[in-house]
Amino acid sequence: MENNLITNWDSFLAPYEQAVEELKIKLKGIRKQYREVNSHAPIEFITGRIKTKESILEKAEIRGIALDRLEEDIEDIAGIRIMCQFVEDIHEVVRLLRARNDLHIIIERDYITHKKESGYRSYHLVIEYPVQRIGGEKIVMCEVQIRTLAMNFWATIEHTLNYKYQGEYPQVLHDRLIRAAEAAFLLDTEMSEIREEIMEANYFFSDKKKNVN
Ligand code: 0O2
Repeated sequence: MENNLITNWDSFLAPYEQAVEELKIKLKGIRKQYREVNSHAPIEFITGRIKTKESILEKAEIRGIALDRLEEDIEDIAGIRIMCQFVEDIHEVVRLLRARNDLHIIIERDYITHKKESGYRSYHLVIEYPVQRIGGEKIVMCEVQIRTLAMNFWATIEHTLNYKYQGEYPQVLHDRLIRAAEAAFLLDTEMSEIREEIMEANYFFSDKKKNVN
C-alpha cells in the first residue's frame, strides 16, 4: 500500500466502493432471475456500505493493526448485507455464492448455528472480489452478511443501542436483548414452518401485480 494512504483516502476507498456497487447489481440480478421464472427469490433486499475513514482507523487502533496492513487485516472495509425471508433462503444464497466464479469465498462464519454471546445471528462470508481499475485488476476483500428479516431487525436495534452503551448494557436491557434475540429466533422457526403457505401467497401477489401493471 502506498505511503500516501492517509492523505488519499478517496483513492484508497474507490475500489471498495466499486466492489460494493458491482456486487449489489449482481445480487439484484439473482433476485430478478428468480422472479422472472415466478419462483420464490431467496433474496429479499440488499444493502451495501463502505466503512468510513474514521471507523477504519478506530478498528485499526482497537485491534492493533498497522496502517500499512489495513487492506490485508480489515475484512469489512467493503460490506454487503443480504436480507432473506427464511433461514432456508440464507443457505440457498450461500450455495449460490459458493458456485460463482466471479468471487472467491475465503472465510465462512456461521453465527446461526453458533450464535454470538450477545444473541447475534447471521451468516458471514468474507470474499475476495476482483475489480477492474484503469490501472489493472485489484482484488479487494468484502464481508457479506446474510440474515433473515428478523435477525436484521434485532441486529439493527442492538447496533444502535451499542453506540449508546458501548456493549456495557444495564442488566435489565441486556436481559431484554437476549429475550428479543430468542423471540426473533422463534419467529424465524415459526415462519419456516409455514414457509410453503407464505411462498404460495408470494406467487399470488406477484401474479396480481403483473395483472395490474
Ligand atoms: P459495523 O458498524 O456493522 O461495521 P470477532 O469480533 O473477531 O469475533 P469480527 O472480526 O468483528 O469477529 O467479525 P464478525 O463478528 O464476523 O463480524 C463483525 C460484524 O458483524 C460487525 O461489524 C457487525 O456488523 C456484525 N456483528 C457481529 N456481532 C454483532 C453483535 O453482537 N451485534 C450486532 N448488532 N452486530 C454484530 P462491526 O465492524 O462491529 O460494525
